[in-house]
Parts: sequence; C-alpha cells; structure tokens
Amino acid sequence: MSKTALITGITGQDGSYLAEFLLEKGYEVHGCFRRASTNSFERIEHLLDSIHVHPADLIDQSSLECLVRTVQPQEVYNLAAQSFVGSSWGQPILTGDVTGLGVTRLLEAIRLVDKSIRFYQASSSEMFGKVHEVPQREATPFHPRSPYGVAKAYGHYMTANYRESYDMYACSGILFNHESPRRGLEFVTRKITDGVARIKMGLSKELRLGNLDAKRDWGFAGDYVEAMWLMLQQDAPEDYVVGTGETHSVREFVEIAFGRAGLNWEDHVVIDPQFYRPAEVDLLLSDPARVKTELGWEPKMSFQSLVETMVDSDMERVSKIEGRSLSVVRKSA
Ligand code: NDP
Ligand code: GDR
Repeated sequence: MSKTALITGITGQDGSYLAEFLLEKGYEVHGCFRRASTNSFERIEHLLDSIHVHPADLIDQSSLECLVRTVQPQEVYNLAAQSFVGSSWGQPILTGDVTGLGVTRLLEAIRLVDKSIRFYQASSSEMFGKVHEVPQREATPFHPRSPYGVAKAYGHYMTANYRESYDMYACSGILFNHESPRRGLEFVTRKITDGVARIKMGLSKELRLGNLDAKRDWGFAGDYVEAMWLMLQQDAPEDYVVGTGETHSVREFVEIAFGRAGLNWEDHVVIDPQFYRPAEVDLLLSDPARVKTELGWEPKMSFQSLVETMVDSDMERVSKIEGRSLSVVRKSA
C-alpha cells in the first residue's frame, strides 16, 4: 500500500521539490494552497495531473482540520510560511500568525483528527540569529534577529511540546539556506541571478543590493527535501540541523554569478541602504554531523555549481522572454 503525504506550502520552492521526491517514492501526494485571485501553481504546473490540491490556509483553523480529515495522511510536511525575512519587519503580526501560530493550528488539527500522523516542521537557521557559536549545531542557543526568526522559534518549540505532551511523532529540521532556479525573486541569490541575466540581455544596467558581507551556508533545495523525508522514517522523532558545513558571503555569490555571465560585478552592483535590515544575521555555518552520521544524508551540489545552475537557468528564462517580446515587436511592425 502506498503512503499518503500532505504538504502545506506545496506551491513554494521546497514544496515543489518535495512533491517530486515523494511521487518518485510512490507516495500519494496531497497539498494545500491558499485562495488568490490569480493562481500560484507556477512551480507545480507540471505535477498537477499526479498530485491532489485542496484549499486551506494556515490562519484558518477549521480549514486545516477539514484538510487533515479529508486527506487522512500518514505524513504531514509543514512547509507553509511567510518565509521572507525582509518582509517580516513590515508584517510582524501576519508573520507571527502564519509562521508561528500556524504551526500550532496544524498540530492541533492533527491531534484532534489522528495523533498517529507523523509531522515535519520547517524550522530555520534564522532561529540562531546573533552569533553565539560557530558552527551552529542542534544544541546551539537561539537568538533570533527578526520577527520571522522569532515566529520560527515559537513553531519549533511548539513542535517539541506536542511531541513531549502528546507522544506525537513530531520533529523539526533546522534547515540552513537552500536555493534553486525555483527560489522566489526577492531572496538575495535569485535576485542576483535574475539581475545578472537582465544585465547580460541588456534589459538593465545595475543591480541594487544591501549587505554584501553577510555569510550564509547555501545548499541546493532539491537535496534538502530528502533530509525532510528521512526525518519522518526513523524509529523516534528527532530534530536535525541540515546544511552543507560551508559558508560564503553575499559578495562571493555576486562575484561567481557575474563571472559566469562574463561580467564584472563592480561595474553593475550598487549598494542601496533600503536593502539593509534593522538587525542582521551576520554568519550562518552549519555543523551537519548528526544528520550525516545518523540519517546518512549528504548534500550533493557544490556552492559553485549551485550559483552557475541558477545563473544559467535565469539566462535561459530571460532570453526566452526577450525573444518573445522581440517577435511581438516584429509582428506589430
Ligand atoms: P516559499 O516562500 O517558496 O514557500 C512558502 C509556501 O507557503 C508557499 O507555498 C506559500 O503559498 C505558502 N503559504 C504562505 N502563507 C500561507 C498561508 N497563510 N496558508 C497556507 N500556505 C501559505 O518558501 P520555501 O519553499 O523556500 O521554504 C519552505 C519552508 O521552509 C518555509 O516554512 C520556510 O520558512 C522554511 N525554510 C526555508 C529555508 C530556505 O532556505 N528555503 C531555510 C529554512 C527554513 P503561496 O504560493 O500562495 O505564496
Ligand atoms: P535569509 O535570505 O534572510 O537568509 O532567509 P535572503 O536571501 O533574503 O538574505 C540573505 C542575506 O543576504 C543579504 N542581502 C540581501 N537580501 C535580500 N533579500 N535582498 C538584497 O538586496 C540583499 N542584499 C544583501 C541579507 O541582508 C541577508 O543577510 C532565507 C529564507 O529562505 C528564510 O525563510 C530561511 O528560514 C532562511 O533563509 C534560512
């Protein structure tokens, strides 16, 4: 009998890779989406014949209970969140409601419907925030530096609390930054690779960025969804740090990305104070020893090929858009 999985946030970057991964494993895959006036299925368009999607919202308790009751999954992956750190200062209450309280709403729905469902929470290295220990491991203290990080820390502790209070199989992956050609355009990696492609195609001249000195442990999103799945296949629920064990500055990412397109970044990058954050997380570097030894997980894509893959993908995408608009101009001329 195939297993049934429910993914919240299936329309996002990680949700789309996780859906592909679980389909490959023979799962029946369900996901939820929130109603909007335009559809947000861009990343899962190619999967819509193979998966089941249901309307539900992390801020609406009854929709979550109805979702869990309808799908009757064995595994729930909670990937839905207001996930952009930068927006969390402008929308701290919404971020707390979705990214924090949303976790409790979903755990409560599971507890009421079927406590035997296994639950994965998308925790974040943003919870470490201000640097207290390098590299960061499962036991490193949290000191979140954004409303997003605070909301994630709340969701993380609630997941542990449901595990301890109700004996539920509930665990959190503390994932460090992971990127891909499907990354949202406001995150720095994708903003850079999209910007490089636009400059290369002559659509733009400059790219405005904030703090180039921030350092992140960047991996490939397609590799990280395997760790989420592995965490739900164990005898007992445990939280794990998941990352590459390497750190690079935003400046290094910029240099490689512009270099891939044969451009000199210093000719195009403009530092713009509007992209600085009220409180910054200066340095993230994981110690993934436990996930490697206990779950046998390894990241496969290197930093260099991650940057190059993202640049190549955006060059192809932007050149297609450019090609289409040129043919419209020619036809109407
Ligand atoms: P995305 O921003 O790409 O996806 C977020 C998903 O959440 C989207 O499907 C979005 O739907 C959905 N969503 C937002 N608000 C609600 C709501 N109120 N109800 C239901 N769904 C909602 O994030 P990623 O895929 O990058 O990340 C997945 C998870 O992992 C997030 O929780 C994120 O915080 C966390 N995380 C991510 C890391 C990373 O580096 N990518 C690292 C560590 C943690 P819609 O399409 O409608 O916007
Ligand atoms: P982050 O990702 O905050 O780490 O959260 P983001 O790519 O937004 O920022 C990374 C670093 O780059 C610096 N930076 C800029 N960031 C953006 N977005 N735009 C800019 O112009 C810019 N210039 C410099 C930032 O200051 C920061 O230091 C991501 C999200 O996926 C979270 O959901 C997840 O939990 C964490 O990663 C781990």
